[in-house]
Amino acid sequence: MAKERTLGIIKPDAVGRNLSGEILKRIEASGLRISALKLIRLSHEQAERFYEIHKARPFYGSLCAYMSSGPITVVLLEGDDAISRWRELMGATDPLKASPGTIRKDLGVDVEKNAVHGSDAPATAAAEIPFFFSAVEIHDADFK
Ligand code: IDP
Ligand code: MG
Repeated sequence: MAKERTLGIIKPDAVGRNLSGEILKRIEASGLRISALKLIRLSHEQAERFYEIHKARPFYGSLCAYMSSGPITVVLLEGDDAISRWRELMGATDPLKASPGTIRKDLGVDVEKNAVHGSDAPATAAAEIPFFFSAVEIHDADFK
């Protein structure tokens, strides 16, 4: 098992419904460590940059408007196989197709307002983490 870092976002729909604590509780209960955390609001232009990979998709404009519509809670998660473990906790993109017990199944509104984001691969995590966090904001998850 490889020790990994991944980026998590609690999206505006979930922050707006007071679900940050519930989602952070699930993350901690899973054993993943939170090594950076903040509440911020993206501008529309910043959301466009973050989701640039989806530029050609029909939902891109709506997604960027939604992701800049209110504050988001951003976390850096660390642990063995953190990338796939966080994706498993999140569940499938569409809450209707997500497995029981996953965050998206339990807390997502629809395929767009699906409560959370997670990096999908090591290269994605390596690009997404510095988009939000600088070195001084990242803490040693194994601090004693
Ligand atoms: P992921 O978040 O599960 O990795 P992606 O395909 O990377 O899913 O899509 C990024 C985000 O775009 C999704 O989390 C969701 O908010 C939104 N999205 C994905 N597919 C659709 C769609 O078909 N309609 C509207 N929004 C979508
Ligand atoms: Mg994705």
